[in-house]
Amino acid sequence: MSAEYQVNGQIAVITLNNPPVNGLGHATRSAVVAGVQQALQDEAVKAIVITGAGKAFSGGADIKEFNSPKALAEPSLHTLINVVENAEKPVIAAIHSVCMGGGLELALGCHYRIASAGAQIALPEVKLGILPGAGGTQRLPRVLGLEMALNMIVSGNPVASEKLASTALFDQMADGDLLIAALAFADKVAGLRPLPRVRDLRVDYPNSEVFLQLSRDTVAAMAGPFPAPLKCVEAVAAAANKKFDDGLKVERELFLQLVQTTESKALRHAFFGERAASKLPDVPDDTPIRAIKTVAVIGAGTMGGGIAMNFANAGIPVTILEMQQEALDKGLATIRKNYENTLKKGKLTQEKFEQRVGLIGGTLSYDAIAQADLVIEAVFEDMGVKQQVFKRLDEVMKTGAILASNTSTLDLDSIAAFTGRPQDVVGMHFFSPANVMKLLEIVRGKQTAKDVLATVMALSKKIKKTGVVSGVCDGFIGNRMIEQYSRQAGFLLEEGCTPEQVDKAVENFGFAMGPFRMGDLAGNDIGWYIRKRRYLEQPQIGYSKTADLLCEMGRFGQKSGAGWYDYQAGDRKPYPSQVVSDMIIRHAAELGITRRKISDQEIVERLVYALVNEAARILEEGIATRASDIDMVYLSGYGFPLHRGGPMFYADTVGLPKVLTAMEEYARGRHGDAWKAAPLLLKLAAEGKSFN
Ligand code: T1G
Repeated sequence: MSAEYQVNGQIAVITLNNPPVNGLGHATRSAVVAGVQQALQDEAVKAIVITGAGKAFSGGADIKEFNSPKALAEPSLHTLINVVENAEKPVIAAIHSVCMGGGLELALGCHYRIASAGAQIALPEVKLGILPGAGGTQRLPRVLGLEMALNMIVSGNPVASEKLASTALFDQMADGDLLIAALAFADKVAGLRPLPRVRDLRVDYPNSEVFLQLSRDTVAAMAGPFPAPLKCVEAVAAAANKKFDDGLKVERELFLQLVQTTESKALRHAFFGERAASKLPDVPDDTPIRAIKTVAVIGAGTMGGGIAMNFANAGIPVTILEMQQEALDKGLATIRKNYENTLKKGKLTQEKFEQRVGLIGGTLSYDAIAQADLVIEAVFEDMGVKQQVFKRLDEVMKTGAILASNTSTLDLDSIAAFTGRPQDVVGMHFFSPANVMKLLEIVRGKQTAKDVLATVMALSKKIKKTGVVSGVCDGFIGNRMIEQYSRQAGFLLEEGCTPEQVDKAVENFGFAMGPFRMGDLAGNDIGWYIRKRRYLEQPQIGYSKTADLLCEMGRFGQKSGAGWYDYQAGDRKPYPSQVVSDMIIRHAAELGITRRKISDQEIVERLVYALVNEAARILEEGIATRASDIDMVYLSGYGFPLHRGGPMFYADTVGLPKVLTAMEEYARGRHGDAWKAAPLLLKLAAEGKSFN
């Protein structure tokens, strides 16, 4: 049942019951309409209360029904709200915990609303690239006023119910038991007429056009490639300037425009993709997870420190182990400095600052961490060092402790084999800076136990990371793909581009940062070290030598004061470098390459399709569980533009046959072997299918 009906005295109580958050799916909508009609026909009933079971009043339209006929099947959300608003008996919404999207729109259709404190009130539709499509843009301004409603609708951010207590949104705040308060309130208002309807209120804002024009200018400046925020302003403007039903028509029209846009489909894809990533086909949802009450981190370097901060931020005590006191002190001092900077920016309260710093301890002794539930090693990326650490961990860690490696490219199965408990070994690959980047690649070894995976996946949510499971291969998902992207970037330099041209082209496409600026930021020596290993292990793979020549010049990037770009002391701004340009031209001449003018389109296609082609191999090898996981890796860890939905989603929007045609063109150029199409890509294109 997705809504329960019961009569309490002379009050009918309809309880939404569609776990986990009472999404207003078709069955729920139908049950509520039936409940209201039953209450209207029952003479003994003089008022109706609608409330939600479990952890929400309602999280809005049932996102599981999106893009399915059920989403619009009658009774639609509009019909349900009309039935409620036109009822001849008072309908009271009793709100707690979460009241969002269509859930808030339903509450706005009720005659009265009472709420418990601490409920999250929001119209978050703009975050899905749409706008409130069931009257929210017309009713919310009528109870909150133009400015507050516009802020909530354009930002999509929740506001705590108690902050809205003095507005016309709530007729009463409930102290203590919400249902008891709602029944008492219903008794009080049962006989009052006429029934108050939000639609009959007016938006009272003199000279609203001035404010709305200012809002349009402000929103246009911050909306970037997303059309929804500006259309939210237009819909709210209609609430101020038009009759209710006319405003509703404007809202409907704008909603239908937005729901068709690629940007909205990309945002919804990312919303579902983040949730889908935590589902592992062969790991049941109810797999028991291990309690993680204390964590240890091996290594107090940049990664170790950042990793430790994630756990302190989630309120989990963490101990960092180092070999030398000096290194430990330095690492702890860096962490403190990071928190002090956040405190100075006003993004952290003094209390939280002290709590978090207090949760991070340090030690030089393995025995001191033996009882930790999870230990994450973040030591030097060398198999010999990993071997020493994991042998030691195997000796000291308590039975049942999870042993995780932060390795970014090494074979996790080899690491697990250093221990007598490979089932407890897993990869937790954080991305630098580890306390900032949302992506966490959870590397599943051949013997990694299912409960270990389930535990680390649940933990990733707790530390606010986007956890994506990867199988074991060189580079896992993200770095294996970026390798092909980087190869193409190097070839483009030899064939005619400058670093700044390549960076600008992909940044115009929407990447947060192009490959050469990224290299200068992360350190060009990291790639150099990995390529040296690759030259030995896979000599058949060709690379541009430009990146090696750059490192041989000692130009490791910002950390060495020069990289692909020149830098001035104390200034992180990249300046095109004549030295680098000369090196590239000289090298191209030595290779006998006639450099040519290369279009931005070719740059973007070669970098992005290189990602797509390698991703297709990763998918068919089962390294990634699903295409949207790969999109989540790139959206949350590599600065891929959100409005394009990730490399796989983007390839689908281009059309796989078109991607293949472009690849065939590049296969005729230098290093054409790099463009050998992945079988899965060929197969899907031939069958007219897509990745997602
Ligand atoms: N419908 C169905 N399931 C939902 C849901 C929803 N609206 N929201 C969340 N879930 C599921 C989610 O997939 C996960 O499922 C579980 O609930 C817990 O979610 C016409 C058209 C509500 C604040 O955008 O912001 O109404 O993975 O891990 O951290 O204008 O979920 O466990 O199986 O996020 O406690 C507008 C989106 C829809 C709300 C709860 N509503 N959801 O956060 O848990 S559009 C939203 C959230 C709309 C109308 C339009 C959050 C939350 P599973 P969770 P949480």
